Amino acid sequence: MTDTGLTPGAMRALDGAGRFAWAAGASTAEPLHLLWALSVDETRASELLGQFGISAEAIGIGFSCVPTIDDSLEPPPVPIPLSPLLADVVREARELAVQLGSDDGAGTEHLLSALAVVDATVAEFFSHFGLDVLGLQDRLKQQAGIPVEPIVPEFDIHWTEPTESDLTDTLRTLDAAANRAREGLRVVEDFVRFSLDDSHLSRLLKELRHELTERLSDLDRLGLVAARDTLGDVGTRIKTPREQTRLLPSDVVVANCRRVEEALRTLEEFSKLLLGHSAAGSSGEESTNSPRSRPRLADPRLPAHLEQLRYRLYTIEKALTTTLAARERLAGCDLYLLVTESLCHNGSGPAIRQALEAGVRILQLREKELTDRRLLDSARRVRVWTREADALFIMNDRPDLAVLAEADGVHVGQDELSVREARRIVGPHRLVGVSTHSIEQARQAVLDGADYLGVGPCFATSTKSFDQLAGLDFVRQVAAEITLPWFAIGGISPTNIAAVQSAGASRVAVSSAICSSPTPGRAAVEMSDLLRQPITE
Ligand code: TZP
Repeated sequence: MTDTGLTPGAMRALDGAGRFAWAAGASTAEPLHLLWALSVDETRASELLGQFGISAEAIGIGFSCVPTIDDSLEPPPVPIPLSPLLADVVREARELAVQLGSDDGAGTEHLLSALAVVDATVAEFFSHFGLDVLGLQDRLKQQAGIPVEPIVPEFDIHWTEPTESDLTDTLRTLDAAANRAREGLRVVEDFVRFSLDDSHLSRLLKELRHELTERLSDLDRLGLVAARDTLGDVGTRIKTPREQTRLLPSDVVVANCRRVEEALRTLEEFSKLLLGHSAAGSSGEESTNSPRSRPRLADPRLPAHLEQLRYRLYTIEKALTTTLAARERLAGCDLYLLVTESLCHNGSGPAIRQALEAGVRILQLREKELTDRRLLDSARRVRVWTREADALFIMNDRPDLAVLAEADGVHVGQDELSVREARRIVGPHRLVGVSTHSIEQARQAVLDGADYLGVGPCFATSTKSFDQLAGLDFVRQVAAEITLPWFAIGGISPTNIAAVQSAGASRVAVSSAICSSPTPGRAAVEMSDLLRQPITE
């Protein structure tokens, strides 16, 4: 034991939590960071998590965030403090270790159990995988050689064995839902693959479909097809007017996402009926009154896995519908102007008005030095000009001022508010754009529900400082897989715009190329013309 009352493994896990927090840009290490750290290292905790099918990936999906699972995560330059909640987790783990008589102090398994005790969201997440706090603590007691008291119910349990007819109905329902889920997923995937050409979302859907097929193989084994009765299905003759009137491909997509989500819910609920006596099954004994032929799930976690698949689909559906809506809303917006007063020759007002006159359809006010009051005044003026020109107006960094100035949206960077936080302030109808500097950040932004991405920096620029140049390779990666509208940005000028287009960009965002020109209107026309010219390789 170290003098902290923790085992070296637990110390390493807390250190890992600090690294994850640092990589995620958090100022304190949170329980979720510890959970990731516990899941990626080979520890008693990761073994326990693995037994319940809880991987780092599942954690990322469950908490709608992508962990940077990389051994080479740089240590933070200064130690990241534990949040009050994580400090409680450590305290709880130490107490548990004492209760269980651990001579080595609190280990990773005690931290894991303490996470579920202290953090309700973690406990709820675990419960979807069939892992509950009491069960976890019983395991730890058993490992410590402490007898586990059986729970004596205060009431009599009368188990009525389902009849064969009940079981056939259950299997028939599961068969219909399984088919509906697979077919619906195919429809969505085909659209995303062949109409949208979005390889990122296509891949996520394909992974989901494959995992569903794998999970359902447990059910297929139970004789679903034997229970099928399509000829006797009253539902095949019921048609609603809505089903007959899908006009747009996006309507097909939305309807089929819903269809799959409903089917997954049916699968989840009805597969629970096959858990039945799984308690007897898990101790290896058959229930006395259960026929040998009684179908039983090989993996009792199936309902929990199906629930997770449904949550994953909700996220993909949101990304997909956001992509479709944003493509429509940003149609024609191929030149995005970021305006900063200090870059403009004759002040930002003339630059903005000339650029709008020259046909710029989307404009961002990016001022880092102004007081709030001056910034809001300026934003309100820009709102008037952009409205007259029928152009979109985006506020940099400040969702609060975006609302006050009635802007069309807000743009946030990786170090500023998250998409989720910005969205809470600006509401569902304003655009939220996010700067991305790596393909992982771009994929995450899509899943977070961003309406558009900034992709860069493409070239060195004096407008904003960066530690690293993402370059045109990053542009090529995004072009190859993301169809949410995105703007290449960073040092783009008339002399290099062709290279950016050749890398796959059809939209660009610029600041100095227009603002710093003595004739911003002409510069905007020149950039627009170049953008619309056919690309020569
Ligand atoms: N984000 C990435 S690069 C950049 C921002 C805001 C600066 C863009 O300005 P310029 O002058 O077009 O390089």
